[in-house]
Amino acid sequence: MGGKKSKSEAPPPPLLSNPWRTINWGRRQDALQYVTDYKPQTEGQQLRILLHGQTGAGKSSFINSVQSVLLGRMYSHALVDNTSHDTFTKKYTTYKIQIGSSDAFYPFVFNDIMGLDPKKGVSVEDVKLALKGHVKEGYKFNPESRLSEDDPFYNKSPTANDKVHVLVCVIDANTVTSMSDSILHKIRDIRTEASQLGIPQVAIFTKPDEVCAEIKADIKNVYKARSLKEKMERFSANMGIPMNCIFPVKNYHNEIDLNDDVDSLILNALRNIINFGHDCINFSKSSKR
Ligand SMILES: Nc1nc2c(ncn2[C@@H]2O[C@H](COP(=O)(O)OP(=O)(O)OP(=O)(O)O)[C@@H](O)[C@H]2O)c(=O)[nH]1
Ligand SMILES: [Mg+2]
Repeated sequence: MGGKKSKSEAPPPPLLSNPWRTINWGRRQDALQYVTDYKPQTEGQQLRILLHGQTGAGKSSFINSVQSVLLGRMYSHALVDNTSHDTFTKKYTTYKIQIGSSDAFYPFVFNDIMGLDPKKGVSVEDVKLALKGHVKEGYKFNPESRLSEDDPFYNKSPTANDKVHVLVCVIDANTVTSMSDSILHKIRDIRTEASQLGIPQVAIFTKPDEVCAEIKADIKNVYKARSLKEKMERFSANMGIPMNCIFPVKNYHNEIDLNDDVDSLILNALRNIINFGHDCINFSKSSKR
């Protein structure tokens, strides 16, 4: 007791010697091609991706980051809050991404939703309605009451395109271990509903650059950093989301130029989200969800 620490007690090095997941860092173009080539089986079908998670987790930043990678330049359509701690996104908004300078759009769309907050956030019931396609564009979330069936923003007969095909839970990697029970309960509740509706779920871990100095110095360390892996494993065990459905993503938040490695992580997550959504559309068609 109180003596010098023996060698065996020294903390393990922050980085594993080998990455626990392989990313083709140098092949950003392949991943981009995969996403740009994606087409749903049915003409006119849209893949709807719903982002939810705690206020300030980086939901809007993720949408902006995806738009930036696909456009090849920095873009900030889904406004991001840098000033207040209040939830910033309040309306149900669909973000479409234009293909280059054409009039056409990618066949996948994102829905940004008000943050889950213990008191002021979106109600879990409203997220469940969004999953089923009952929430109309522009609906202003009210934490005090859920969207009622007689509200003009209630969509009584949602089409296949209005329904959600992938649910993405956005998690701030820094605060994941201190998330309140009430938020965890809400996330679990939404996840259960999505499972019952046959909607696949993915989690993205944002702000990995703030988790440890090694990732901040080189984003390619993201799958070597012990601390991030542990956080992801704990969340996976806690929520029942398998590790192969959890992706770390460094969003563009204060950069001026795009970076190939940051792009690679974003594209890797997006590619998986699209694949899960594609399976959901096909499952829905066969089961008439
Ligand atoms: N360092 C770092 N900061 C990030 C990252 N992603 C988002 N941020 C910052 O986190 C803050 C919150 O991001 P938002 O995208 O507004 O979060 P949100 O989930 O949309 O928040 P609400 O709309 O309030 O629910 C902003 O200041 C972003 O610049 C990231 O990967 N790394
Ligand atoms: Mg937002």
